[in-house]
Amino acid sequence: MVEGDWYLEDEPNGYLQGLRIKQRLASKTTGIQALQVIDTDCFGRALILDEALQITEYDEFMYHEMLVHVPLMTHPEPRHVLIVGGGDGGTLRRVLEYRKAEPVQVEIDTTVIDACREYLPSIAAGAFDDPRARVVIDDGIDFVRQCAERFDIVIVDSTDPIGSAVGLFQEGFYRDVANCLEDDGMLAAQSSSPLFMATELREQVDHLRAVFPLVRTYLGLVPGYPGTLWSYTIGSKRYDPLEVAPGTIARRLAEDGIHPRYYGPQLHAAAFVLPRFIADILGP
Ligand code: AG3
Repeated sequence: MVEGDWYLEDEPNGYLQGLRIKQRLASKTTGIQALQVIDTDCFGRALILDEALQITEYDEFMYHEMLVHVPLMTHPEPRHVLIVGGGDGGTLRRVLEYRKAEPVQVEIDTTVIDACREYLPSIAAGAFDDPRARVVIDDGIDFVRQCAERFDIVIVDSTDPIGSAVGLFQEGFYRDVANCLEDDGMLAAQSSSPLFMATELREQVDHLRAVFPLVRTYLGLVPGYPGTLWSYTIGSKRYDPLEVAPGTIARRLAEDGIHPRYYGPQLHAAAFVLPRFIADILGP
């Protein structure tokens, strides 16, 4: 049988995923959530919040590149980018790869940033020390409601749509986001597992459709997340991610010296090709 110390994540549908733990590095209750950092054989170090694996060293590029590059390549000149959540810094790091980007990050839990800087520094790779990055510790929901700034892109890098993060998946929040976006702005958000969280995905997309004229869901693989297949959704006021030419993406990657390991000029459009069952979840 299975021996040793394991991190086990179970889903309501009876799916159980396990990572063998080499070392438990941190375990604390932050006042907002329960935080753990573990070192594993298969994925390197990993951050867990409220019993849900958030990110690992080995597969973080698969998630962060798709969350960031797809919207930032869809916008012709992304400059003002707001990141909601993303305390590990992996999203911030990818936004900073765009030379003209001036990111603002709003993270509710300073303990997450501190723990990731201490135990998972390879994920942010110095992003928090970049003079172009502005980090605010606040609830993203309050921040966008009160925000007087205008952004080209808002990226929501949140936990699952349960508990305190639920508000980040609802129509009211998306309306507030739309209000702090430029007239050609867009939002990109992680949108759960299409296999295991189909209802949540559909509800999120419905809420986005109530606010944005163009809503497109795309897919990527993140082996550390339950079911591996993961979805992201863009709500856009003007630009359509499907209208970006591969040549434009290749040129812009070269100009800014960005070398993604998952995302690429061909993969951009391919990520929007949905298996039939996911197209059915989303409806017309
Ligand atoms: N954001 C998405 C985490 C989803 C994990 N869900 C789960 N394990 N059930 C992670 C933040 C990375 N910057």
